[in-house]
Amino acid sequence: MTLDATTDTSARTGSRAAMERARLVLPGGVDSPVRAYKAVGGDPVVVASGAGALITDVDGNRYIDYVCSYGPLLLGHAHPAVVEAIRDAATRGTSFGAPTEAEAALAERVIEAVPSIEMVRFVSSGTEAAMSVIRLARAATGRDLLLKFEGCYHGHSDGLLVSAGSGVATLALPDSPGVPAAYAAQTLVAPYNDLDAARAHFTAHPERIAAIIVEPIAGNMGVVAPAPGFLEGLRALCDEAGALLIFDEVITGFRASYGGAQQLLGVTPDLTALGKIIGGGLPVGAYGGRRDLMSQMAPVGPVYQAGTLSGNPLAMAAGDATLAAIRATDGAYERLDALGARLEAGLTEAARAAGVTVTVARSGSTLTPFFLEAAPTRWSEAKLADTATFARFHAAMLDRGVHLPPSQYEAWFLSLAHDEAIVDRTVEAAAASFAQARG
Ligand code: HOZ
Repeated sequence: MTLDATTDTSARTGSRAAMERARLVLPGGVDSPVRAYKAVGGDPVVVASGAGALITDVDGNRYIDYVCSYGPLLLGHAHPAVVEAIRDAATRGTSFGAPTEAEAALAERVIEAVPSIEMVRFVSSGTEAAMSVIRLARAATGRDLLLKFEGCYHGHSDGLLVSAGSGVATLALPDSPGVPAAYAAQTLVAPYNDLDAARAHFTAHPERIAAIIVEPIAGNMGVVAPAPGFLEGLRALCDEAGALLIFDEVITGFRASYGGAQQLLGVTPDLTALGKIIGGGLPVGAYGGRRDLMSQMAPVGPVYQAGTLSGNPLAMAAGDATLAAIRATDGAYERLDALGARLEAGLTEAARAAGVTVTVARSGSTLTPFFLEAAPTRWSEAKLADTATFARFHAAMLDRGVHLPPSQYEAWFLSLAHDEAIVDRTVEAAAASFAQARG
């Protein structure tokens, strides 16, 4: 791809006008809070189109994109095979409310890829996947309590908006109003990477915890790696206590490796929530796991979950085309990792040269430059980041044609459409932006 990211900072008038219009009819002008730039200030870029690693705004400015729809676009924007698959599916009908062959075809691909999954169900979002898989875990164990970790985000269903990451962390919200206290009380919370705290909950609530849900590599408080032994310890805790281990692989599925973080790290959960890449940029979630557990879902078993657009044919086609293109790319994950490493090294050196305290945390093709002395291991450390300097850095990068997540606590995403030249151009912009942000 030719690197031609350009932007003229004086000419984001179209974006500004579009947001003014949108704010009259959409809360904050957006349909997902982080997009409103509340944490970084200024006006969001209003996107007109994307191609490969670049997006173009409504003013015609081009940017190198590291939001990449927060993860689904492992192939970059508007990959020709994905666009063609969607177009082809659409000509045959957009939704039926009846089974299509595409659902079983994508299910077979997911089962082949993800070590712990023997059966899968498709839904329409990661939130729905996490919410449904927890219902299954509660039904299967006959227990109500759920253990999650601070700063991990599993979508916005009621019981999961407790000490959550992503937009909740970005906006520094307390646990959301509107969630009944009695319901939130069913969710126990421990610090990420703190096995002793997790164990203490099991001691305090014997035979009452249905499941642990965890991002095996955290991505919603920025990227935070699991400490050696943490996931293995959770596996053992669940086994000892008769609880189920749920991996939320909405971000890491097909990104950490083709088989997700569970394949990369060699820890096998009972159940897995998926989303993002399996929908190739269309609204999709999925959950899956052992056959005996998944067989408890209606209509085979009594646990109810349904959806008019579940298994939508366009989404199945986009997901299938995405997975096929990944399989057809020799060394896809090695390449993503190498690009990530190049960006990590470049950003680290650029920050050092500018005298700005930054530690880049990275897992393959996701990374977070934390404005901190050291990579955090949990939310209590991540939340100490210098978000004011991050906000200035974000604005400076935007002015140099680099579109970053507008939050210290959202990961940056690389795709197979990014290349060395794009990464080097990003690092060049970062060198100047760190210096500007330092003030
Ligand atoms: N909570 C999402 C990422 N972790 C943000 C999604 C969006 O705003 O598009």
